[in-house]
Amino acid sequence: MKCRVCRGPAVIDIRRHNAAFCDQHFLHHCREQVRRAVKDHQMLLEDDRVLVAVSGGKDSLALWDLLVELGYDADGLYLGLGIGDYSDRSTDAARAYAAERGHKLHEVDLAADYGYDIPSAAAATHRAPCGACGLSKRHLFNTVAIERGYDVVATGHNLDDEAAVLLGNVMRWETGYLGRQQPVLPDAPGFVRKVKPLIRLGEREMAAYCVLRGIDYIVEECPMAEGNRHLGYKEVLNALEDRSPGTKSAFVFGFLDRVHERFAGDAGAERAELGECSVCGSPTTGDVCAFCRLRERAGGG
Ligand code: Q46
Ligand code: ZN
Ligand code: ZN
Repeated sequence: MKCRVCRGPAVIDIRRHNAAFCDQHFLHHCREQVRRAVKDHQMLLEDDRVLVAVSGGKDSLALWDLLVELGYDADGLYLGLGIGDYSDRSTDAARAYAAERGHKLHEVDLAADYGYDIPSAAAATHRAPCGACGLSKRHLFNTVAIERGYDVVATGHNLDDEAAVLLGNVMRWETGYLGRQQPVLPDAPGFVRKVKPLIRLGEREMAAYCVLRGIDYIVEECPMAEGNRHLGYKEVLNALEDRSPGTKSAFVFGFLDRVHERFAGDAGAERAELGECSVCGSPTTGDVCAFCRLRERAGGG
C-alpha cells in the first residue's frame, strides 16, 4: 500500500476515496477536508472566535486540533455530565489535551453549577438519558458561547454521525429535524451559529488522526449510549459501506445538495414563534424553556 501523493509507505487507506496515505499526507488530507467543509458550507470567518464542544473523545479533540492547525482562534468547552467514571476519565482527557498544548478550556459542571446530572435527569424524566443529555448540551453550549463572547460553536459530528442521524430522521420522516440537519445552523436572536467541520471525515479517520498527532483521547463509549438507536443505524450503514464504499458520503451529501431544501420550511416554522424563557431568558416556544423545565424536574431548579 503506497501513499497516493508521495508513493511512500501508507499508514491508512480510505476506500471511499480510493486512496491510501503516508502519515504526513494523511494529516494533510484531514486538514484539507476540514478546510473544504468550512469553505463549501461557509462555516467560519477568518476572525471568528470559535468555541469547540469538547467531550474528551477522538472527534472533538481532533476537531479542536484541526481548527487550531488551520489558524482559527478556537477554545474548548467541556461539560461535566456526571456519568460516573466515564465522565471522570473524559474530564482528564480534555484537561490533559488543553494543558499539553496550552489551549484554553472552559468547564461547566452540571452537578456543581446546575444542581443535577444526566443520570438524575434520566431518572426524573423516565426517558432515555440521551434526550436529557442532548438538551442540556444544546442549551449550555449556546448559552456559554453567548455569555463569553464566541461567534460560533463547533461540534465534532463526523460523517458517520451525520449519516446515522440522517438515516434515523428518514426512517421516521422527521421533517422538522431533516430541515435542520445541516452542517451549518445560522445564528438567530438568542442563538449563535453552529457548525460541524468534520462532516467530510469518517470515524476511522478521526481515530487515526488522533494517534498520529499524539492526542490521548478517551476510547470507551458513554455507558448510557446502550440502546441508543443511532448505534444500530451505524451498524447498518457500516455494512452497506463495506459492500460499496462511498455509500455514506453519497447519502449525506446527496441529501444536502439535492433534498435538504425541500424540508427547510419545516424547520423555519419552529424558529419563528419564539419568546423568552421566564427563568433564564433563552429563546423558547413556551413560558419556561425545556432546559429550565428539565432542571426543575431533575432537582436542580
Ligand atoms: S454522552 Fe449523553 Fe452521548 Fe452519553 S448520555 Fe447519550 S448523549 S451517549 S453523545
Ligand atoms: Zn505521502
Ligand atoms: Zn430557561
